[in-house]
Amino acid sequence: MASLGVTPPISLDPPTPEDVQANDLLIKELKSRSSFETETATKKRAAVLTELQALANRFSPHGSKLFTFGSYRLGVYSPDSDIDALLVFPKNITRDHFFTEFPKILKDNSFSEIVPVVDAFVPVIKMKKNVSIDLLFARLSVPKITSSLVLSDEVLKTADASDMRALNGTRVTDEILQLVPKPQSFKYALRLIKIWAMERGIYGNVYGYPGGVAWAMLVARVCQLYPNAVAATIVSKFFQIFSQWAWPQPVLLKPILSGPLRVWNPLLYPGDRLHRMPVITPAYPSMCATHNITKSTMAVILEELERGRSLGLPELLARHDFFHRFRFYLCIAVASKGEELHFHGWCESKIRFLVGKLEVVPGVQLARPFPRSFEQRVATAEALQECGTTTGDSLEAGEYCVSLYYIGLVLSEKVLDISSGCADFFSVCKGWPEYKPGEHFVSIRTVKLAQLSAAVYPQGEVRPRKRKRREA
Ligand code: 3AT
Ligand code: MN
Ligand code: MN
Repeated sequence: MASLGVTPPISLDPPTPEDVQANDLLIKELKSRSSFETETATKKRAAVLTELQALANRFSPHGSKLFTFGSYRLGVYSPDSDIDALLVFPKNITRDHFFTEFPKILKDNSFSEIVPVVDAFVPVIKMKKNVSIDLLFARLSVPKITSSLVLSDEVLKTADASDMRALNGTRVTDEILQLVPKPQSFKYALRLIKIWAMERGIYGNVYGYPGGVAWAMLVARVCQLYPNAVAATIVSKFFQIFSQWAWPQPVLLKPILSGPLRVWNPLLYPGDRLHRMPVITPAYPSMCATHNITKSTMAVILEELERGRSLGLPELLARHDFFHRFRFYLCIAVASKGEELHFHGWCESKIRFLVGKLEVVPGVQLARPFPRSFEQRVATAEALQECGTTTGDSLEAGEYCVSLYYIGLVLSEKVLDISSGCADFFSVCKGWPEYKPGEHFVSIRTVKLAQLSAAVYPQGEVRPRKRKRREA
């Protein structure tokens, strides 16, 4: 078999008996962490996809084709994963028509919690039937679509920019799968790396860490370099290779193809030169999946990769100590009236912007964002309290949803001024198109280690004691 990737493999060695043994332990560990779904649940996923395809064909007289992407397509989904799917239609089905009419059909067929999100960068219908489903739409300027449709580079020429974005997820995952020599080793290794990244608090594109697609490409690259290795070997080589990588040298699964569309090219685009740990998607037009990584998140990722080199399985997957290791934290509180969390999503996506501002303040050595939030539903007074204020911008009375986000700080000076970075963050948050001063609120306050809310510690985790000296 011809080798895959931009260099020849490092080793073609088949697994040793020890490798096989290590691999059995890896699979056992995945099982004990409920990484795999039951066969019954997996059948339900397949059934709902079959149903969606049938509904789409009834909806579109000239055909349609359903594709999947995300963890389901990669074969690394867990019981709580959603299904990411894409429906491709011929030219007579417009986006508006789909987003107004198809939800009605879904409703008539007992899909629930149907939420069309039309104004997003990639419009999506969110819904549920046994599992959560994210359904994208793409239209090709062809008269008919059959089940033999392949989303080739040729097909892209018949799509507009918005359709291209919708097609991208499927094209990228399909290519990744074609570019790994042994899909089974890839899937097991990726499951383990995803658990590791989540446990260590370094998973999440919005926060400036690699997301699912980037971790998948990193694992895929190691698979190319060790084509005959079992998953356990891939995992151990993963840490060796990426802790030593000559960043910002890009991680590529195949040579970057050029064409009329803009592709990642640091020689041509100064913006692309800023990418610190570039991981490039294989499907044309190639993009950097890790453009969100900042100086701080890179430092944290490298520390974790280094840590991973020397550890065996249970220790490798030990939970992070984020809420134990810093003397100072920034707590960002986002409050909004009612049930809607759109404002929270907007502010969450600005956190890495705040991190970027903090990183350039003299005296700040590290600003490490924690890649998830803590949510609460409370009344006005309590919401304000959560935001660390009593006055607020005179919030209206009612039920509020409050999300708390944390950034851990390593400081080389005691007193420092982060007010301008915070002010810039507030103004981008308040730039949300539907921002209403009486209903939305954002605040930032510093919190000392010993004063962190109990909510950040899982039950049974020993809380840090006051006065004990820590890092920073
Ligand atoms: P899960 O097993 O579902 O947790 P996943 O890798 O499938 O892991 P997601 O379902 O969140 O993760 O995302 C699947 C893909 O959808 C990844 C990315 O290409 C795309 N995607 C996710 N969130 C967004 C977003 N907010 N905007 C645009 N694309 C997104
Ligand atoms: Mn998913
Ligand atoms: Mn999804």
